[in-house]
Amino acid sequence: MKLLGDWLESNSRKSGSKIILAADVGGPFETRVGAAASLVSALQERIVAVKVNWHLLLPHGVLGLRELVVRCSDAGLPLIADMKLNDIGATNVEAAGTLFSNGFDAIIANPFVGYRGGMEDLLSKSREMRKGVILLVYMSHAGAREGYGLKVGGEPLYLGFARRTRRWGADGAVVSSKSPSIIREVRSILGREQVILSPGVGFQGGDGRKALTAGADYLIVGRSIVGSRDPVKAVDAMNRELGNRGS
Ligand code: BMP
Repeated sequence: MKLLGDWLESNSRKSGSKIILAADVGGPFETRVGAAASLVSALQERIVAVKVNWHLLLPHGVLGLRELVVRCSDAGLPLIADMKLNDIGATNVEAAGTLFSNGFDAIIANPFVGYRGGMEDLLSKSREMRKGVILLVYMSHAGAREGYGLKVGGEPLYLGFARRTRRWGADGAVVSSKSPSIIREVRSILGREQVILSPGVGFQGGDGRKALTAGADYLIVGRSIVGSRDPVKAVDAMNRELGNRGS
């Protein structure tokens, strides 16, 4: 199994894309997994990875997502579980172990929980299974500044989270595309092999090109693709706009 950063890079080189599909499929529960799997089939050569969230995980659970897991694996796309995991080590390990042993390749977690007895266990479990951990460093909603931007000891929490991402050896960070200056600060702290995944593009008002220029490596995009009448066209247009592949 490839390390997450290398895997994303190699997919990006092949596809010319920087887009991670947030497969946030709504509608009747029974149709969601099939719709997400079809979306992956249609977009597989135009994206670098797939992220799933509560839209699928809550109604279907890990075992109910088998069709999607197989589709991603066949397409060579890493499947990221957006758990924003935030618990004691034992519970984190249980959640990650369940996801990782059922075809998920990476997990998103919240560094707020701290290292000892929290993230340490998750990070060792992930290393042991050669899976990825991405830490939330700065979120894309307006209220993010009340938490991730809170000043502690004279500096915003996100800077401490970026340093921890580096020190703890996580695979990367989530940083809002709506805050290019924060992306720049985080980029200057992270190691070269650590990736920045940037959500909030399009629907939430973020500018993907600015985020990439500031140092984001990949853009997480959901509704602008999932809610589009023609997801293939939508992704092609985005890739073109970002100066990448545009068939
Ligand atoms: P959309 O492109 O539809 O706004 O979706 C963004 C996706 O990224 C959603 O799954 C959301 O939960 C997630 N996300 C986000 O929007 N902002 C963050 O700061 C962190 C996220 O994981």
